[in-house]
Formats: sequence, C-alpha cells, structure tokens
Amino acid sequence: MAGKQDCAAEQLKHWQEQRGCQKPDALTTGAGIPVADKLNVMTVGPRGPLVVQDVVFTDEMAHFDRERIPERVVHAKGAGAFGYFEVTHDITKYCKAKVFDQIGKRTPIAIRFSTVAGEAGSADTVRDPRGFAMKFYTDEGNWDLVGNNTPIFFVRDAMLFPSFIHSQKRNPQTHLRDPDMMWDFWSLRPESLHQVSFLFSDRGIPDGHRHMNGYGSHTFKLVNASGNAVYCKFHAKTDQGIKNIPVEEATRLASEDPDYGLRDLFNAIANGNYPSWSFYIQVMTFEQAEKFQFNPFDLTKIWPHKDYPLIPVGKLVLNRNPVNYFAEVEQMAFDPSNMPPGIEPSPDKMLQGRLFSYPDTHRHRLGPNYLQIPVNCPYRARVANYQRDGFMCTTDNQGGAPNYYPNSFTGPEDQPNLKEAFARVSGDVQRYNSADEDNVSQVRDFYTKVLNEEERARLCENIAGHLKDAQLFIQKKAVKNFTDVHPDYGACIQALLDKYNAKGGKKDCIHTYTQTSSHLFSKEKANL
Ligand code: HDE
Repeated sequence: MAGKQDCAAEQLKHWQEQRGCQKPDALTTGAGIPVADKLNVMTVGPRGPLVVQDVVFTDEMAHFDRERIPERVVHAKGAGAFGYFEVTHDITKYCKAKVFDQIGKRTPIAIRFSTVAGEAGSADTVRDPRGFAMKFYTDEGNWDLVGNNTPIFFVRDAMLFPSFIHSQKRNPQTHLRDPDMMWDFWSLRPESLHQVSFLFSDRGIPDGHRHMNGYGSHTFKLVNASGNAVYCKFHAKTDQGIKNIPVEEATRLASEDPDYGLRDLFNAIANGNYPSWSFYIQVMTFEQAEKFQFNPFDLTKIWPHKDYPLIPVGKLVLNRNPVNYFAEVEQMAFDPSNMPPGIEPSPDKMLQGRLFSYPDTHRHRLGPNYLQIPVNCPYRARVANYQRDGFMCTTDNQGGAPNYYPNSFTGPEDQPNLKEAFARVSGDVQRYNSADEDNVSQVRDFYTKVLNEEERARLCENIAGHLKDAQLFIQKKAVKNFTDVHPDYGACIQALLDKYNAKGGKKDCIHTYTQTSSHLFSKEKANL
C-alpha cells in the first residue's frame, strides 16, 4: 500500500489547505435551505420514533438511496484525467479535421483507462486488456477515439461481442469467473488467437496506466479538404516507456493495493509528472487496400509497420486530475460514432457495430441527455439542433428556437460543404461468415519474431497456468489452435498442461446440483 506521503493519500489535507482560512460553508439541504442539525434525527421524545417532518433526514436518505448508477457493462473499473493534444506535424494532406489544422494547436482532451472484465471495485493489476479511451473536445464537436492498449481484438464480427463478453464475465449460476466459459469461447473462435497471445504475454499486465500504448485499433477513414480519402489507424505510444508487472508482483498488488493504477495516475499528475503519449497514424490508400494480403478492416490483424510506417502527428499530455471522480470519470461517456468532419468510419464490422452500441448504453446508464453532463458536453462547439426535452434536461433546452426542420424562422441549417466522403459499395446483402479468414499467420510472426525465447516461455506458462482450470476437452481444442499457429507453441503449452493434469487437474463434475429455474418455479407454484 502506498505510504501516507503520497498526494492521493493526502487529498483531504490538500483540499483544506487550498481553502486557506476560509470558514466552512453553511450546511444546507439539496434545495439550499440551511440545516441546523445534521447529527440527530427528529423524534417524539428522546427514544421515540422518527417524525415524517424530518425532511433533513429524508432529503439525505432519499439521495443516498439513489447514489449508484449502473456500472459500465464492460470496462467498469477505470481512472481518468484531463489535458491537451498538441499538433506537432502537418497531416492536412490526409485530413481536414480542425483538430489537426495547425502545428502547435492545442485541443483539450480527457482519457479514461480501464480494465475490461472486472467490476467497478476490482483490482487494477489483473491480466486483462486495458481500455484507452480518448475524448478530444474539438472546435467541431467531440471526437472520441475509444481504443485499447492493443492494436487488435478477439473477434472480427460485432455479432459475437455480447457472447464473448459473457464468456469472460461471471457464470450465470455460480456467479464465478469461469475458465471453461473463457477457453470454450476462445477455442471455438480461433480468430481470437492473436489477441489471446498478446493478452497472455508480458504486456497482458501493464504497470499502471502510464506505461502502455493506446491504439484506435480499427481502420478509420481520413478525408482531406478536397474530399480525397485514405484509410488510417491511430497509435498513441507511451513516452514513459512500456513497463509491465511480473505475475507474482501483480498478484501481490491485487490484494495489497488493488487500486494501484488509479493511485499511480493520480499521484503522477498531482506531482507534476505529467504522462504523455506520442500520437501517430498509419495510412493506406484505397488502391493499397484493394491489394492488401488480408482484409484491411479485420480487427484481429495489424497493418505491418514496415509497409505502413508510423507518421507522427502530435502529443497527448495529461496534466489535470478529475476534480470529482463521479462527476468527471464515472459519468464520462465515450462514443466511437463521435467523429468530426474529416474522420469517418471504415467498413470494419466491429467498428460499425460499436457505432450503435455506445450511445445506446449511455442512454441507459446516464439518460437521454447524457451529452449535457459537463464532462460529455462538446463545450468548444455550439450544439444547435432539433432534439428537445427528455429526463434531466439541464440546459435552457435551446430556448425558443424552432424545434422542427425545415422551418422559416432561422433555425439551425445543414452544412452541405461538410458532407461525408463519397463511398462506393456493392455486394449482396447476406450474413457473411468471416471465421475462416487467416487466423494464424500474424500470430505466428508474433510468436516467432516479436517475442524472444524467454518471453515465449513466459507466454506458454501464463496460458497453461490458466487453461489448466478448463475441462480436458476444452484444453485439447485450445492446444490444437496454438499448434496451428506453430507446433512448438502448442507442444510447449501441452507439456506444461500435462504436468498440471498429472498433479490432479480439473475433473468433470457430476451435475447433481443443477435444476432449471422453471423447475424451481413450478415447484413453488405447486406448494402454493
Ligand atoms: Fe467497447 N464497449 N465494445 N470496445 N469499449 C464499451 O460502452 C462494444 C471494443 C472500449 O472508458 C461499452 O460506455 C461493442 C473494441 C473501451 O468509458 C459498450 C464492441 C475496443 C471502453 C461497448 C466493443 C473497445 C468500452 C460499455 C464490439 C477497442 C470503455 C460501457 C462490436 C478498440 C470506455 C460503455 C470508457 C466500453 C461495446 C469492442 C474499447 C457496451 C459492441 C474493439 C476503452 O457500449
């Protein structure tokens, strides 16, 4: 656990020091009415029951009862901070978005880092991908680049995402994380091999949030002022250097300082040690995309850097901690469909699926007016449209401006010069099975060329140490997939599994405890 001298640990002391000799504020109810006594409920006699007229109590309790909002269905545990993006290189030949229009231009940003599968209170040092969600408050509205610390993902079809996440979260009956579910899904979907190999490598447990890269991951489209478009990928490379935590140390921290990543980020910024990332793009022309050896929109693959080199763009710097965690981090809502003119989605099926999912989940988690919450509000642009009303409207609701379009009363108008780029697509409308696209060659390169011998050994150890808890038939399916990547990869994992299994691995359970809920309900009914 961090010592008492760290800024996070002394937050209250600092808050008080900042107030100087200011007297405490007058205590009020939520309605601003002064409160005379907030220590004692109002009762009939000293031992008597409460009276309904104690509105100081009911005001306090009713608000407390409603403090929690739904946590994010994934990426629930996170840390966030604020800062700026500065353009260091000119990319206007590729992109007309104003965020890139001038070298030296600074745009305010927010970044939220997260783990994926754990709940809001879970440990920061677990093996899991990390979310790396960036919000740019641009002059043309908010641009949200909602990435991870990996350039790839487990699946390439958005339809699979809910099932994939179910397999990584809790078992519906035991409410436990379940290695059978995880490895069953992964072994049935070999396109996950690339991301699974990355996840179980050293990079699967980054040292806090400052020592990892961020990736937009998907292929996007950039459009320049003449309307010409290219495909692109976004990269944010840590200026702090990549640092990962060894497994034993991560396990120790998970119990001794489960908020390690949150604390590290807060303290670094509070001490003026501002973390930064260098921002790059990779560019692929439409002609190159036609000829690319893989589907350039496949999120389970990278674009090789030697063919598509990193082009420097700017710097991301975090220099302000949230003033209040709930207001500014818990309520932060990222949405990959927030793209200013000049940045557009590619046909990547995963990205397309995300364009729907994020605003949808925000309307559920935060309400239909979530974009009015200060941290989400595009405060550097002026919102002018025909949306009105809904729960928790906190603005003037666009006053007396017309609420229908078209109108003859100078209501907000279209900006035809900002039409999306022209895109030509053809093809039969169908559900196309993408499962058998090459699932192994880039994983083979990762195993044989990116990792050294020691890293390969740790990767196999990490996989076997987890896969050992799955049923034997699932282990077999998984090992077959790793063998398809490289015979040594599969053999190394199998050898380790053999040792674990010899010591008494997972056995099939006799399902005496299983009853379907319909059975239970009908039994209850019968007893009535
Ligand atoms: Fe997410 N994802 N995701 N995701 N994701 C969410 O949105 C979803 C994917 C990522 O700090 C949710 O606000 C779908 C890839 C981050 O607030 C939800 C698909 C990548 C965060 C959602 C994906 C991400 C989320 C849950 C596949 C990296 C946290 C709460 C079709 C490129 C953002 C929320 C934050 C959060 C859906 C896949 C990154 C449910 C449907 C790929 C960093 O909307």
